[in-house]
Amino acid sequence: MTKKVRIERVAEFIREEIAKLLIDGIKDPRLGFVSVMKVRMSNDLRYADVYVSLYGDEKQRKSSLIALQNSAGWVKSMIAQNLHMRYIPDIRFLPDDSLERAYAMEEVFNKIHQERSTLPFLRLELSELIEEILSSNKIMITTHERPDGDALGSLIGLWIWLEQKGKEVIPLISAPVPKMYSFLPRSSQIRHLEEDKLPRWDFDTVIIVDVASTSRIGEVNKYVKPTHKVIVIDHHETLDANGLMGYANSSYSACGEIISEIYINTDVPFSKESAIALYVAIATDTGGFRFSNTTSLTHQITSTLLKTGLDLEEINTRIFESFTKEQFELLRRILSRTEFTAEGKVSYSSLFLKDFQETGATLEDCHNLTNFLRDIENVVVGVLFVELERKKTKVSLRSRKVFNSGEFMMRLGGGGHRCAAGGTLDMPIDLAKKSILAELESSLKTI
Ligand SMILES: [Mn+2]
Repeated sequence: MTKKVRIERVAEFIREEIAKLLIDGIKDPRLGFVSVMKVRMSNDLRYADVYVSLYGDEKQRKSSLIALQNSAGWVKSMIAQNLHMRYIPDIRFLPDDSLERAYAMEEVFNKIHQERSTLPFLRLELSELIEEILSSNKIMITTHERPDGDALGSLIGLWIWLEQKGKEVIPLISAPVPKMYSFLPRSSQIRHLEEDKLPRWDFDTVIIVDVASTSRIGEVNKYVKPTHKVIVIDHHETLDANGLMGYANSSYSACGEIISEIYINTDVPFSKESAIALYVAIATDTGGFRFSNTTSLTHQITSTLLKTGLDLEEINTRIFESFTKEQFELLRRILSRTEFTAEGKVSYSSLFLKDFQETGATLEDCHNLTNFLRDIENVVVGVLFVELERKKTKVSLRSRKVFNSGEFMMRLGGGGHRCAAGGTLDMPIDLAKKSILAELESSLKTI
């Protein structure tokens, strides 16, 4: 059978199957009267564009098309039962009238996007997650903005696993990899949206690691289309009803732990490269295995990673014992300005706009410097005030477990975890300092 004949046969088969399903299969009340006109297959047989005639007025036709688009996944699974092919093509319904098609499609896709965004999060089991990923072929992987060690380590770890499984992978983030993580294997190959010339990427699936929403991936979100399958892998507690599906389990200390589980459950051995990436993911999210999220499983997985012979000392030096010159200059200023209040339970310091101008440091360089304020004897809360603009101040808190920083900052419009939180106040730094310290003093009276 020539390739052309084969493509035509598959198209004809799909047309017949969908015509049958349209009669009594799709139960969506929005589906009006439609008929399948033709099916056009992509040359690699991965996609089937199904052209349908829609009847009724404009509103009815649109709602029929939305119903069809939303049923595409189900239609694909029904066809899969009778079509004996290695890959079942993705189904795309298109209106047969070419008039203003581009415009109409965009509107329909937007509508589908909106409808999906209010559906509950669909939780998968780990085995279902793996199956779901393996059924995709061209995959874009991404993570949240301002990625940390877990975000980047998980992304790289997953990338290597996907390659082992023969998948085509596009690792894409919104901004360049932060300097401190440039030592990670493959970090220079991660694509970002600030590159001069971006290619036209072609993928069918998007996997997001270390965050469970498309709104936190920055500009990369623009590349996620309603036709893409979106899969999430995350370990945070909060899950939005955003219609996404994936594996979310907050019993894991790091997303890197979940990625490691994927290797272990599919018998893919860790290479030194993947082990370094995943070790960095786990070590950074557990604060070097010190935070309370560290479990026995964390250590078991890490033990497996260490068997690849990675250089523990070198990596730990990079992630825990390295300052950029700019960070050091900021720290020097923070420490020299530190003061105490609330009987020594609160330590605080400030950074001003001129500090950033003089040192060439950026806001990113402040990352975790507040820890030094909390680490002093008797201190319960360390606070760093950073002047962002004349009337805008960033406040970051690091606390001991007895004080809930997240709750405290939430009352002031910020947020975070129990021991690390922050927020931005629309007031000059002096005023922000006064009001936060007064609040803290009264909150700490009982502690
Ligand atoms: Mn994480």
